[in-house]
Amino acid sequence: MYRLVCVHCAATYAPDQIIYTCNRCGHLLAVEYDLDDIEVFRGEWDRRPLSVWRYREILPVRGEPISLQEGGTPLYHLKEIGRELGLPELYAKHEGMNPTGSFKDRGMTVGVSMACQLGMTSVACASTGNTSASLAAYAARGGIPCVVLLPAGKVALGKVAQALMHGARVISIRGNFDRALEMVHELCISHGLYLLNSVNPYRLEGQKTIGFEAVDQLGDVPDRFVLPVGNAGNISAVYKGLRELEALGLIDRLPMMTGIQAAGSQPVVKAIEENLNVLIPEPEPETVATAIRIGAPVNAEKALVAIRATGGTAAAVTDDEILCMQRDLARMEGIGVEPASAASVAGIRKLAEEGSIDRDERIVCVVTGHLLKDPETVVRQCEPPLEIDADLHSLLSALRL
Ligand code: AN7
Repeated sequence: MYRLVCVHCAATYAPDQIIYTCNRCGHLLAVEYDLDDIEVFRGEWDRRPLSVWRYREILPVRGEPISLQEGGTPLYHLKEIGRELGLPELYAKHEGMNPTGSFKDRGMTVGVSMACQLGMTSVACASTGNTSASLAAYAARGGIPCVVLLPAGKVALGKVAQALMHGARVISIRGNFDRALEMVHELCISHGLYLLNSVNPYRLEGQKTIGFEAVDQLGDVPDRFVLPVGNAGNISAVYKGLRELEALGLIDRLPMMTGIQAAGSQPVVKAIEENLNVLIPEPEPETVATAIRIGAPVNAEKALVAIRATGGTAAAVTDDEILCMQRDLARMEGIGVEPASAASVAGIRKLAEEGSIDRDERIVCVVTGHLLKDPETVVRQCEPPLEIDADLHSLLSALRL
């Protein structure tokens, strides 16, 4: 059994109510389970493949989910970067290895399954790119129409390509993501589409499984969990999930939740540094990491709790630091991620160099999306291929052999 509960005033709502914010106070809702009633046999989870659905007892979907085999992503030991930083226990969970190339698939398998379970006949989202790519694919899988709103000119090419090819109705607005989210929210309320941004409490349930998998892969709770922060949905979701594992008696401590933002878009970092409870939105967010070009993170209230309650922190990284780490992950470790994803590891590099983390910590950085999502940013950074005549002599001279 589960219900929806306001994260602010604790008002409760029936699980089949189509509602995204509390009627009483306007804050977000979260799914609350009767954990005492849930019989989770640890051994049974261990026998199932590593995937979102390994943990189905603490997910809201009943019956067969709409799935493309999401989750079960690799946890890589970052040996070389770890050596450079003096962090022998540094890991990256590569969420770019999901079906559409980002962690959003964990949310959308649950979110679109819930749309169908609740009898909704169309779905919608605003997106900096990955949410739209993922929703488009899962809507196609579920056979329901999908509308996505994008900030015009600010979405990486691969993501737009995915949304278009999977058959979403793709609308670009002359405005930023924050405005697109306000608009799609109004559209969903007025026209009965099911909203699948991270204000949707069911979608975030899928994303909490990143934390479950990391604990299972390490065989222990990491000391620190590091995520890039845009809307702050993912960091909130991972924290919520780990709290549930704790309540079930499956883990006995929580990692220090650590959020990394881009310097041009860092309202959560400022709220942590200045000890604010209410976020001051960034009206003109700007960063090369377009996925996290978000000025008014809707889940900030939950993220601030996650960071503070675990003794975590938040830090900002510049575009240069992000791109440098994108290259280092690609060349030193063989791990290809998009810029926003490199932000988490760039943040750890910065915190380590400042001396603000313990070198013995076991650290899991979530790298959230695949390199191929944003080929244009890659091409801008790298030398183009050398074009030569089609003969061996030209090849040898090009290679200086
Ligand atoms: C690669 O697609 O918001 O802090 O609309 O694509 O949970 O928002 C994407 C976010 C990190 C931030 N990394 O996660 C969208 C969108 C990547 C992302 C984030 C996003 P949240």
